[in-house]
Amino acid sequence: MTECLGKMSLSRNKVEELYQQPLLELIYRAARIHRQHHDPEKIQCSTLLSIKTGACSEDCGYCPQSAHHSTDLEREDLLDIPTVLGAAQEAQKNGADRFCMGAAWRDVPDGPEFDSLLQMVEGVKGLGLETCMTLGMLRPDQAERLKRAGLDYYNHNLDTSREFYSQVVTTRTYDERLNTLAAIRESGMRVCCGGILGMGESEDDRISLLWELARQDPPPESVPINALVPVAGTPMAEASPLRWDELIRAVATARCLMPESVIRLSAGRESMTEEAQAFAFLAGANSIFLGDRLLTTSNPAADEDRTLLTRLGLLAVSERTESR
Ligand code: SAM
Ligand code: DTB
Ligand code: SF4
Repeated sequence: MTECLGKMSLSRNKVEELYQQPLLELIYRAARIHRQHHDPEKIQCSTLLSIKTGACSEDCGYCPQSAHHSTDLEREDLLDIPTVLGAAQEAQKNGADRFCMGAAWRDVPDGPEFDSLLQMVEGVKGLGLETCMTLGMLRPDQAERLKRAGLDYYNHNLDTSREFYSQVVTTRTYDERLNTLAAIRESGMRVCCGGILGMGESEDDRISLLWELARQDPPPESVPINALVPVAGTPMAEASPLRWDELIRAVATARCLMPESVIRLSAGRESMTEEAQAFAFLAGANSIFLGDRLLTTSNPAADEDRTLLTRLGLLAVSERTESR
């Protein structure tokens, strides 16, 4: 097999062949590709903030913020601008280079709330941080306005395969997701798009998700790979935990398929051992969420993550810039 699969020749069979290689062969191949396209010492660090929490009209089976599930979660309207900027400053102090603002919306509202979003982007950008938002479905004109305000990335995940999607969400379709992704791409913003493992999907679904991600033209610049964080009250509360080798296999396959993309070891790191995370970095993951909270669930403490990175000889992008 050639070292790197170009997307023009990408058939689902090729993805399957890659994914099904013996694990250590796959990791070795991914590690080589990673070193050809990235500085292997560098880890991009994003911090998340939930700027509008809960009461979401969508029924995503994994999500604690859906109004369809009864989880132990306090809803909160859109945060005010000073609160968001304060959190961004704190994130920067802790070593983040990108600030990601997430809202539990099906789609993005117009009017005063949209104006606040634009001011949040301008403010965060003004601090010298990269900006990212994930707000649900977006129209092309909204994408353009966010881009003009300085939004660098928009996160919108495909989450799983087209085939499994209707078992995860019923209130929207895979094609609606793809339409928003097209609007983001068209606006000139960078695309952050990935999925969740451990929702009860099959290996075939994981292969199909990776294939869908890699055959976008161009592939997403940022690819978050989330391990399900099971939350009491959601339909997936009792899902079987993802095995470490399944996670690494997906990360390594993503690295081989999308050599230029930044791959984020995203939600679920609290239940991964340090060894599994080390394997993921070796296999091509080069980004994490830094900070004690994701959106509504917890994440390893920033201090613990800094210790882990130091132990592995890795540097956060922000440290890297300072030391130069
Ligand atoms: N409402 C917007 C949307 O769905 O695009 C933005 C926020 S939504 C919480 C962003 C992403 O978080 C989802 O697409 C999903 O991939 C991820 N997510 C939500 N709950 C999760 C969980 N329990 N475990 C892992 N990932 C989760
Ligand atoms: C992504 O792929 N993972 C992040 C981010 N994009 C928005 C969200 C993870 C959410 C985990 C569950 C929670 O904390 O609510
Ligand atoms: Fe709403 Fe997003 Fe959660 Fe789905 S994933 S319920 S759209 S917040």
